[in-house]
Amino acid sequence: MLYPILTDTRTVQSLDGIWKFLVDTDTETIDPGTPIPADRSMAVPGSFNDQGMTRDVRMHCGYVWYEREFMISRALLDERIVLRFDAATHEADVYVNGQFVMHHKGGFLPFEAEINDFVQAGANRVTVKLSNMLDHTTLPVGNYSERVDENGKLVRKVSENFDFFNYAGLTRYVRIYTTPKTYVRDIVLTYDVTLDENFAAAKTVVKVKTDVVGDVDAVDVVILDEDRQVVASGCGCDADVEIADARLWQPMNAYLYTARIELKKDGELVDCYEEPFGIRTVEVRGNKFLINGRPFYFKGYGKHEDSYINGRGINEALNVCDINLMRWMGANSFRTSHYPYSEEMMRLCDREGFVVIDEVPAVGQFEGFSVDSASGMGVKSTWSKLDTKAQHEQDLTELVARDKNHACVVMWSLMNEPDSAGPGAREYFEHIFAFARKLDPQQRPLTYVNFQVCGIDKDICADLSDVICMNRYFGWYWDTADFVSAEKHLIEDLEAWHAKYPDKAIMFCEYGADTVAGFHAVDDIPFTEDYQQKYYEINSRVFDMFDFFIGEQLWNFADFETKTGINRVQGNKKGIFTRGREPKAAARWLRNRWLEIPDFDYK
Ligand code: BDP
Repeated sequence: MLYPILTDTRTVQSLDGIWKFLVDTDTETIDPGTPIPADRSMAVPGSFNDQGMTRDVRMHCGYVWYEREFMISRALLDERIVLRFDAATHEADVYVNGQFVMHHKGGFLPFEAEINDFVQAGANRVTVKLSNMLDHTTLPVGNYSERVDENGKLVRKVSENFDFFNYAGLTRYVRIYTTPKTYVRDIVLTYDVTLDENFAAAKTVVKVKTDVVGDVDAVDVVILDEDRQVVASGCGCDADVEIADARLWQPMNAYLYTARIELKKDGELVDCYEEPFGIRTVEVRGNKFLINGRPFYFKGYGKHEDSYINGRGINEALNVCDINLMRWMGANSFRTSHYPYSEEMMRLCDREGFVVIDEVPAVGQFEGFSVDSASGMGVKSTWSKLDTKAQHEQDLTELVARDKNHACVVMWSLMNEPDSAGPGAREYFEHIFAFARKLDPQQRPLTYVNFQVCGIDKDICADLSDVICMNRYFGWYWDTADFVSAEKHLIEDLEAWHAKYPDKAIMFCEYGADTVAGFHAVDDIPFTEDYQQKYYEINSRVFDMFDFFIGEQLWNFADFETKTGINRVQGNKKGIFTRGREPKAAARWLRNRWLEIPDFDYK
């Protein structure tokens, strides 16, 4: 799916701002055929929870309604008019002028529909009925229950099977864009790059596949460099375009070309679209992860889209700030834990050269997941209880369709901490891996992130991953406050995985310790900044022992909001930065370490 942009032939209009908002209490029927009886205001984009402040909104479980008016200029009526939501968390029904237009399930990926048949010049009304409910068919997975209270009122409840607050709402941009009736529906970019002995591009052929709707005489493909100079051109829906002396997109040293597609009819320009792209190769060879032919070492984080007030709402200033903090620390990568991030973030990473492991919202696929007693958790019958396959397929399809052309994306993460040990796991994983393999035109590596509970003696799926990604909490949930045992067990764990999978690269996608900024102690006392720093010192020392260990992505970049519970102190405090982005002591220690570790050839 193409990102909406303004071009010679296209317009974009924002529907962001203040919308009318209504919490559906399930006590009366709301009819989108007439303006809804909204009693509040809500900013879009943004999660509604923290904007609402009080419990009736913040903790509401069920349906909410959004509505606003928008204008359509008469000049647009002959164009194709598309209404696009970048994300609606988690399930939406959209109405225009009271008529049903589209439905979408899955809270982190874009969806759109042509609305020509529903709009008129002048004032129009868009209404969204949104559900924030999660259950055993959704991703993320929630445990849904309902009861009727003493007043006869339906009370819904979702107990999250994951460790982040279930922020919801119209969390990303809402736009109307237009294209001509004949238009570019999609562009798929792949490249054949031959590298020379210095790992520079000796020969580069960019394959541009253009999906055109309508009748055209010509499809012209023009490749522009960063100065908008034409460096190559071709034609047709399947154009092979050779770029002489192509500059590669490198981690932390990005270079972006632009593919400009022009559709022509009778010599006239009918539609055009511009897709920025970087040229780089990705390959897993034995236990090395090669980017542009050289062994790359991942330094970075698992993150969240999480901020004060906005919740999971897009916050572009924060994205820029985070990129700058990551760069300051000498990091080069992160994982979009635990769901696809905004398209703006992906474009920013393309621009800034950050390397991204792109994750679908497949989190919570573990029966009885708990952050309270990780070491006591047993493997259960997850796969006979959950019914997530259809949503998983849909999310994978939509994610790859959205992010396939991004240079920053080097690997797809298909699941976070799933039950990879219990009955039915193998079947489910084989299906999901086979499904995902068929989707990506660039054939990027695939992985899932192994849960410590499904360790080396239990996991039955790791061979399916191109890189073994693991979350490990030795010294936190395991061997708490006992760094001697933690270090020993960590070494044993990595040795055991390597013995079983000698040809696979292994990296950590999470390791961390909750830390309340400002707490200090001389002894190893959990929650202090000193403890967190020592935790990282010990983990890092072990990582450096092993050649097959190709990356450290810690948990978490910053403190973030979670569901309430006695194991969370106003959220998860494993951040290296606070939620307000102030560094904890470990940030400086890690900074010194990471600035010394090169992006390439560390191992
Ligand atoms: C893992 C999860 C992550 C949690 C983290 C933690 O992947 O979402 O926030 O551990 O416990 O289980 O902090």
